[in-house]
Amino acid sequence: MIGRFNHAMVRRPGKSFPAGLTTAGLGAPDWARALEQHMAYSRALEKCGLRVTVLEADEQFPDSTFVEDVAIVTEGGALLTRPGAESRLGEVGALRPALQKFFPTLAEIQPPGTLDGGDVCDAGGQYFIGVSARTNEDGAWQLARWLEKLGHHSTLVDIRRWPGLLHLKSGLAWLGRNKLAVVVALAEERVFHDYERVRVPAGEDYAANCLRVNDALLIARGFPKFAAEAKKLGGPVSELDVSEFRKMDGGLSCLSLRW
Ligand code: CIR
Repeated sequence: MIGRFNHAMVRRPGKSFPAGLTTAGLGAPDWARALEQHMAYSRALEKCGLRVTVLEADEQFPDSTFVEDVAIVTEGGALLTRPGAESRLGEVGALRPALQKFFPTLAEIQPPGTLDGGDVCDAGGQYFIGVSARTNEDGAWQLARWLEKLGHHSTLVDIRRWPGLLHLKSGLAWLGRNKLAVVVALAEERVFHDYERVRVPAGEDYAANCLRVNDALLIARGFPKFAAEAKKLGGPVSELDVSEFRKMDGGLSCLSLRW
């Protein structure tokens, strides 16, 4: 993303949401609370100037509120992923028609490639692609080749050494210009050396999954040390409660597609 975001797409969490995949060990999410938090999230995107398309809940796929994993959207085009968790593969077909309204021609990751959008960090038109338990090398390279055709450079980052990170963006976010938020575990990786790195304070790793939207930075509520760092960056910072999504291993970025 080099210009500004004008659109976002989100999908409401369904009543089946608590049946999704999770390793968090934080208990079951409360659906009504999740819905409220989701509405506040959409409002925050609107406040940043985005037109938000809200898709109805899809009860068949409990994790489908995490739309970010199912597509990569850039100014030049969109691509449907092939999620690495079998229970999420069907989300692709459900998202296709919604996305085609905006992007009539969609590229698509082909087997044996797997790719979750949570592993894809757009750092201002330069992409970092995580190879993880969800995204395999084949999927990562398919995406890198597609991005190259659109004029974007990609770097693969193998995060399999850090089983605590579900996705690359569980530990990394672009903060605008030359700045990245990174968890300490990733901070010294050579691929990030050209960037100014804001290290996420100890005990607040979850806050790394923050979201730069135009001039604003959306961060998870409840992480005061990271919030203080974020405020030092100078732009508006908005703290959002995403406690119910955290219970299902999801964060701020996973809840929307933006372009
Ligand atoms: C999953 O395990 O796939 C979901 N429960 C959470 C996905 C979170 N997505 C993301 O970080 N991009």
